Amino acid sequence: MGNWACIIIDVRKLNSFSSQGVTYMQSIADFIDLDRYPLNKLDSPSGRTLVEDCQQMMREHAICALKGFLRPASVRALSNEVASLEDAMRRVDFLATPYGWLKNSDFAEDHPRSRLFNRRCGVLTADQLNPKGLCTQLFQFSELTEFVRRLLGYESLFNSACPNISVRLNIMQQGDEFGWHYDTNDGAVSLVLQDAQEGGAFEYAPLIRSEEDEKYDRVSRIFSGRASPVVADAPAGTFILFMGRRSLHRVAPVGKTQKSRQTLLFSYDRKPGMVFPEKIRKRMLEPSPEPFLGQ
Ligand SMILES: O=C(O)CCC(=O)C(=O)O
Ligand SMILES: [Fe+2]
Repeated sequence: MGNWACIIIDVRKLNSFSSQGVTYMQSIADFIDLDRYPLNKLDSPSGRTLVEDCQQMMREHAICALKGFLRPASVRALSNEVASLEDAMRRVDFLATPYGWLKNSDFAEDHPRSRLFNRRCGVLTADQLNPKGLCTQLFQFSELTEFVRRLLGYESLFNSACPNISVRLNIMQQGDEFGWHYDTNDGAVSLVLQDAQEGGAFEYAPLIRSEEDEKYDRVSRIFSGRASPVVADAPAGTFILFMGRRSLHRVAPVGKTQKSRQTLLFSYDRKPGMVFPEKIRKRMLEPSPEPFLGQ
C-alpha cells in the first residue's frame, strides 16, 4: 500500500500517468533537470558550456558527476520501479580478478594480478525490466545518448543492443560490495537512484593505468590501504560518466542500512548493434559461485 501512495503522488507531480502498476512519463523534462543540464539544447551557449565543463572534469578527474541531474520526483519514481522488481533480481556472489580481460596465472601471491575481490550484489538486467517502464524510457532518450557522445568526443555513439546488459541495475544490501576492478570499456554511465544509509561509496583511483603501464606499485598501495582512493560525491539523482578502463574502482562494502543502494547502468558503443560477449552475459544471467580469474 505504501508504495502505491508514493507512486500516485509522483504521478501528479510528474505530469505522467500510471497504468497496471507502471508509471509512464511523457518527456525528457519529466526525468532530467533541463534548467541545470540543458540536454535538449546542447548547441545553445549554456549547452556548449555544460559539455565543455563536463569534458574538463573527465580530463582532470576521469569522472563527470552531475548532482541533481535526475529530478527528485523522477528519482523516487525510478527507485519505486526498481523496488517493485527487487523480488526478481538475481544475486551475484563470487570472487573476481580486477584484470578480467587478461590471463592472470603465474603471478606471485601478493601481486595485484593474483588478487581476488568480492563481487556480491543483486542484479536486474534489461530482459527483466518492463520495456515501457521508466528505466527503459530513460535509456531511450536520444538526447541522453547525444550528450554522452559529445562528452566522450566520439564521432558516433549508439545505445547497446544487448538484450541483457544494455540496461542494468546494481542493487546492493547490507554486507554487499563490488570489489576493486577495471571496466572493459571507458565511458560507463551510471545514475544513482538510492544511497545506502552506511557505506556503499563509489571509490576510485583516477587514470591509474594506461595500456603501456599498469602501475602495479600504486595499485598495490590502494589494495593494502597505504594509499587512499578518491571517494565520489554522488548522492541519489547524480549522473556519472566514468573512465573505468583506466581507473581502478569499487563500491565499498555497504554497512547497516534499511534501504538498498541502487544504481542504473547504461551501455553504449561506437558501433550500432553491440551485444556483450556470451561469457559476460552468462556471468550475470546464470550466477555461479565460481571465481572469475580472467581470460
Ligand atoms: O554500481 C556502481 O556504482 C558501479 C559498479 C561498477 O563499477 C560496475 O558495474 O562495473
Ligand atoms: Fe565498474
